[in-house]
This record gives sequence, C-alpha cells and structure tokens, in this order.
Amino acid sequence: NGYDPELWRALQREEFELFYQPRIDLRRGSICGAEALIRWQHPERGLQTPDSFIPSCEASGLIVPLGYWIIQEVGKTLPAMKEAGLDGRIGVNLSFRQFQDRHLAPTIERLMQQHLMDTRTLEFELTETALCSDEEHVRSTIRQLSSQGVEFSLDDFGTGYSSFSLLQKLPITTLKIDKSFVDGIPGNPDDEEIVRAIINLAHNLNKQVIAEGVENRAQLEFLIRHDCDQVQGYFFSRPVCLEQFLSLLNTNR
Ligand code: G
Ligand code: G
Ligand code: MN
Ligand code: NA
Repeated sequence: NGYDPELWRALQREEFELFYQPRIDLRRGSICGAEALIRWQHPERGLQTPDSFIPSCEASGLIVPLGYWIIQEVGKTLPAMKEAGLDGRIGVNLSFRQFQDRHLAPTIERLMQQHLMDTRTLEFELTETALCSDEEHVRSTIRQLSSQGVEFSLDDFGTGYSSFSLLQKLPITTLKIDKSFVDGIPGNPDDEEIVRAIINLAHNLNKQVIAEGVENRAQLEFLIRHDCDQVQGYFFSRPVCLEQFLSLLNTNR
C-alpha cells in the first residue's frame, strides 16, 4: 500500500494516542474545549511528537486512515469528557491530504453516527494550505459537514496564503492567531498591530478568535485587553493525556 511499514503497523497496533490541549474562554475564565494532538507511543523510542511522523503520513496518504482513527478515538472519548463537564468543542486537525479522499464527508458522517457523536462537540482545524488546493471539492466538503453542525476553524491564521474572500465563502467560525504573532506581544509593535487586526477582523466578520501559544501573563493581559475570546498555550496547560485532561475538566467545574 505504499505506506511506511512501521507507521502502518503502529496504526494496526493502536500505538497512537491523542493528547488534548485545553482552550480557555477569557470571559468565563474556564476550559471551553481542547485541541486534539496526536502522539506516537513508540515501543522502544517512547513518545513521538507529530513533527516526526505526520509529514511522512501526509506524503504516503496514511494520514487518511489515521485521520479516521483520530475522529473515531475522539468519538469514543467524548462521553467521558462530557461526564467530566466538557462545555465546548474538541478541535481536530485536518490536513490538505485528507481532502483528497473523495469520501471524506460521508466517512466522517458515518463515524459520527456510529459513535453517536453530537456534531456540536466537534470542530475541524484547517490550515490555509488545505483551502488553497482543489478549491471547489474542498469547499463542498466543508459545506456538507457544516450543514451537519460541525464547525471549522482556520489554524495558524496569518501565516499562509488565504485570501479574505475564503473567509467570506466558507463557513469558518473561528480564527486561530498563529503563535509566531503571539510570541511578540506585548512589545513588538508590528505583532501587536497584527494581533489586534486579526481580533477585529474576526469580530467584524462575526467569528470567534483564539490566540495560540500563550506562554505568559503579559501576553494573556494584552489579549484580554484587546477582547480576544479564547487562548491556548503552555501558560495554562501543555497538551496532556486523556486522563489528565479529564481531571482538568473536573477541577474546572
Ligand atoms: O502536537 P504538536 O504539539 O507538536 O503538533 C505539531 C503539528 O502536528 C500541529 O501543528 C498539527 O498541524 C500537526 N498535528 C497534530 N496532531 C494532528 C492530527 O491529529 N492530525 C493532523 N492532520 N495533524 C496533526
Ligand atoms: O495545529 P497547530 O499547528 O496549531 O499545533 C499547535 C502546536 O503548538 C502543537 O505542536 C502544540 O504542542 C504547540 N503548542 C501549543 N501551545 C504552545 C505554547 O504555549 N508554546 C509552544 N512553544 N508550543 C505550543
Ligand atoms: Mn491546530
Ligand atoms: Na497553529
């Protein structure tokens, strides 16, 4: 099948694991969801981060079956998260390569039905690259899923090539400000201006905005002052395993 044999075996043996990084709602001051981030629990080499295997999965196409495994895994764990008090969505990254599978929308719909997933608990994070390829097919897939209640966010916003017209044409509900801009606030006048501009753009288009990679209190205060909706970053929590995420949810109530 052309897949890297080691990664294919890892998928068969269920060596992948999802970690969750909480998202914090700045008005309520509490957890309002999370981003699912994959890890590979390698039997000898230990925990591997996605940078070491996602590019290969994208190149070989293994990201397609792996992507379905990820959605299924979120579906299986949603009841426990709700039990622990989850109020919000779980963001799942979708790479451009996954849209090349013509069955993406119906397969996601089938998985959601199988696991009785409330579509209002799922959000897909897209990058600007995903949206620039094969536009019409990508757009119709997004619209189909969106009509089922799934939401879409635009990840790494500001670093890619997306045009403002995409924001208008697609049912994107949330913009995620890339960490590279958040790194410079407060202090770097250009980054401060870019962050403010993205927050205003999002709000003027009736979208939510999340700042990524928030690592300290000064960044947080700048974001609160400029009316950002949500934050994600090491200042609150690193991506953690399911068990830890559930206990964060429990202490959050
Ligand atoms: O988890 P990290 O902390 O290292 O993630 C690095 C990158 O790997 C993220 O920017 C994201 O684009 C990608 N990534 C992480 N998890 C997933 C996943 O479940 N699916 C896809 N397609 N990409 C992911
Ligand atoms: O999907 P995306 O490209 O946005 O992936 C987010 C990446 O950023 C993951 O690799 C995640 O582990 C990482 N990350 C999340 N919060 C922080 C942070 O506060 N600091 C740093 N350095 N990385 C972060
Ligand atoms: Mn992401
Ligand atoms: Na990002």
